[in-house]
Amino acid sequence: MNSAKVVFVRPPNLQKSGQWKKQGVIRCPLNIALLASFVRERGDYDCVLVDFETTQISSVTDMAEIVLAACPKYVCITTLTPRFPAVVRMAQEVKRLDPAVTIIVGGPHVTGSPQTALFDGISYGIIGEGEEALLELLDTLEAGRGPSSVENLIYRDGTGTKINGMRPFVKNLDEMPFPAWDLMNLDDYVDPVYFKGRHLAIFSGRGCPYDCTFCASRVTWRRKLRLRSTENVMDEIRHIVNVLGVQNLMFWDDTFAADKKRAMAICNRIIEEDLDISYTVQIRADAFSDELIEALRDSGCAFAAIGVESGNEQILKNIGKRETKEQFRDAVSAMKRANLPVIASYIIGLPGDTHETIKETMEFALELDADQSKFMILAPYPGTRVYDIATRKGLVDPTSFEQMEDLNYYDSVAINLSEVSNEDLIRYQDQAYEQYDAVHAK
Ligand code: B12
Ligand code: SF4
Repeated sequence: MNSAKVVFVRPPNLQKSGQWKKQGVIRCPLNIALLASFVRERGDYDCVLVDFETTQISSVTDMAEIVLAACPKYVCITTLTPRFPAVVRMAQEVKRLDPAVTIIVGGPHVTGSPQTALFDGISYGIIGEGEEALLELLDTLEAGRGPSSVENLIYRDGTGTKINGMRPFVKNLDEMPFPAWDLMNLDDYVDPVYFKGRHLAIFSGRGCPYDCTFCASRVTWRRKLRLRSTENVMDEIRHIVNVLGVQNLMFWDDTFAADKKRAMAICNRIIEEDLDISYTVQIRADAFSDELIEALRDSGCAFAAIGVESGNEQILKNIGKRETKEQFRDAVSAMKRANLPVIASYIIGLPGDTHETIKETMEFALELDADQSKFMILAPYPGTRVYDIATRKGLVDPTSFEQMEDLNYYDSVAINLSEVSNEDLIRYQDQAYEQYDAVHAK
């Protein structure tokens, strides 16, 4: 019997602005590469990957035709909140052109907003960690059975949308196959700002035990931290470097040094094996030590990104950051001493932010003077605690495409939880960049 064809799709990034987009940065679609790899290794599926982020296509008919050209039985689309409207339009066009295709969606937006995931055209949604749930759904459908018992599933029965209970997370991440990089053109993934040549990404673990009110990590990973072993991470790095010939990679872990010992072990192994890679990490400022900073630098860390968020201690407490201004000062000066480049990010428009607290944030950015600073406007994503606040205030319309598209933190305010106007938030964001650029350039 022929294996069923499954096409995995990343929608286009139709975002109106954003520095990295202007700079021609394209990140790899790691999540669908992991899903494809899992279902083809553990099941009997013929997988294809279509990444519209690497194209300039914006017509839904063109997208649907490209997807259908692969003759899929199942189309699996990943989605972040601002991309969901494009996903719905694409799904409807695919169904219009070929009603026999089954469309399945998943990703952080679907997990955060499951009640409103099944727009017309979309048959199923998967909540949370996707690998095992997707495989079970495909196997169930292939066997001709009804999917009502598949955990993590969103489906319709005669009475409306049903959301099933959750399965436990995968216990041992070391047993998961590496991403299906063979299904894509690796030359597409470039970042002219930080890397020479192509780059890929890796997850050395999943989840973050912290609970910052604005962060969507808890939505999918429910604050449970699971780490891969150093050996297993090194196997994947060696595969990327030696087999795929890619020297640049990004660790997309929420916080790379959640286990400092293991972070040190990974850095030391990269040094010992002389892998000559350039990589980036996201780390909490309170996880740094001089020893870790040196190990990161010596193993090829091109920059470490830290989330500072606010220059006001009370706001830092309110957002559950559990870090102080002193800790940010210590971390940034230690990184500067060691010549490890640091990117700091800040959020403008946090709940309770006033003109004064936003100015404190801007001043703190000048004081820290990181190698690069990013100023984002708060965007409350489905499933976050700030989204719950916005819902209680009656500011959320979970089916509004316009609101979803505006939920990007670049120059739009979709939902304002601060004490200042939308116009002022955007003005402060511009000012923050101007001030920082002027001082940093000196
Ligand atoms: C890399 C990254 C990016 C990359 C690539 C993202 C991509 N998927 O294409 C880029 C730079 C493009 C990006 C952009 C944005 N990002 Co981003 N990003 C990440 C990051 C760091 C890693 C994503 C990842 O690969 N995760 C690893 C995989 C394994 O997890 P996953 O994607 O959730 O996938 C699992 C499940 O969700 C599920 N699943 C996912 N897709 C599908 C599809 C199907 C069919 C099924 C069955 C299951 C399924 O199965 C997967 C495996 O278990 C995460 C943070 C994080 N730690 O996850 C933020 C994160 C995903 N981003 C986030 C945000 C907010 C954004 C932006 C919206 C921000 C902005 N500036 O506007 C933009 C989107 C721009 C746009 N217009 O769409 C939020 C998501 C919130 C939300 N509801 O959308 C996250 C969670 C950060 C956070 N902690 O808040 N991002
Ligand atoms: S912002 Fe960082 S530390 Fe806070 S919950 Fe999200 S990933 Fe964890």
